[in-house]
Amino acid sequence: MITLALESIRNLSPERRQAIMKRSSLDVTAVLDDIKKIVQEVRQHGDRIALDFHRQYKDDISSADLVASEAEIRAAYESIDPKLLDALKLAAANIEKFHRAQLDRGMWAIEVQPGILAGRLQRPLDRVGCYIPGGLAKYPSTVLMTIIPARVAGVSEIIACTPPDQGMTANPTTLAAAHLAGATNIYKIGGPWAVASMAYGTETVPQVDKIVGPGNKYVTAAKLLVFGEVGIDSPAGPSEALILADESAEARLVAIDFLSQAEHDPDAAAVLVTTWEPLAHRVIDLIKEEFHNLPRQEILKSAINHHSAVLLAHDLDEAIDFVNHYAPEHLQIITREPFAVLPRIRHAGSIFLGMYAPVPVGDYASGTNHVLPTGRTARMFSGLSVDDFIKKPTFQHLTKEGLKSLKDAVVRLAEAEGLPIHARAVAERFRYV
Ligand code: HSO
Ligand code: ZN
Repeated sequence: MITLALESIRNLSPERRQAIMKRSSLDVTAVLDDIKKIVQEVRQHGDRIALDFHRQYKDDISSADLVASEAEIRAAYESIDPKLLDALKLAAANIEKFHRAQLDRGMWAIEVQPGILAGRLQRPLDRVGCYIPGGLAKYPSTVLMTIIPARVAGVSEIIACTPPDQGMTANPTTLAAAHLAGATNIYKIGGPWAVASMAYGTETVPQVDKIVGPGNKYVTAAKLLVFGEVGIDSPAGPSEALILADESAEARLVAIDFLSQAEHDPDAAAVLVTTWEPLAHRVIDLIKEEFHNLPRQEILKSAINHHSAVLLAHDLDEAIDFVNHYAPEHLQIITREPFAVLPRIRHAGSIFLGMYAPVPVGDYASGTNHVLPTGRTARMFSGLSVDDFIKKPTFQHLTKEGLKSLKDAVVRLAEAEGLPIHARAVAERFRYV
């Protein structure tokens, strides 16, 4: 049974408000020790550890089974429904277009003071590994969302790891999408074994510079453990959506939008914040009615009863304050003038404006990325973008006059820090003048 009831933001107890803000909050600390063992074993023994784990799917496997062969990829590509392939191609084209627009001016430099030139370069990472979840959540769309931005950024080698099914086969749609997106190599390795293999390199898997892509708590724990050895993207937990709606919103659409991200995961969260009480009541009634006709009821029930809420705001200001505090992964704004609300949003992963922009368009095909910050981390993180695959070394050039104008300051600062040779490196250049 769905236990959803209308609550007013003003009357929320501190504990209730805290629980809504917290949602399922991905806590990996409990699994860190177990995952650390796996990560260290893979680091020491390479493929053997992943092979031992994957032997549950097929007895006599060797390192070659961890690689998706060209023949397998081609067969997968040819086996998928042509209409699905067309859909993947449309999504891929939009994702590529949107991410290409993110590439900004390359190298730049300014004259900081006369004779002092300082600038910045842009360099893509050499080799990136994308983790593509399997199991319960098989998302070929995530293949496009991780691989395409890396390719657009100019990464020369993009590998992907995805957990195999029984018989050591990978999901054909995942393989086809990875091929379409431009992966260099695809490995059939799952979970922390995949993360550790990409972080340290094995006989089969090359060592990468950064690992991106969502995963369950075991994958996230492994990523946190290898951070420093490689780069990682920001951790993404269960999906969440907050809908901000006023009297102009249609209850039927709000109800289905509310349910749509909840179907992802028992730990997903959906929140409606509205200034219009009749809408809130209608949406709750519709969710309760609709629920009985829907698939994935166990998932929906858990997500809605444990992590979701329907909230009444006294006015738009109160509603927007709540949104910014919640910092949702997905924010839908279904109000009379969504573009008037947009400038007031400070924290959200991706924003969907108006009644024709439901979250699934961003999940798949509008071009924006769906690997987004969850659990209030939109306060400090952005969704995946080309920036994740580009680093920016700085440079400087000084004329003699330029250096002269900095000499006294640098010498003084170096002496204050007890670093006399730093001071000398500058002073020495003026010894004979
Ligand atoms: N909403 C998920 C992404 C996704 N949805 C994949 C469908 N497939 C997290 O943003
Ligand atoms: Zn989704």
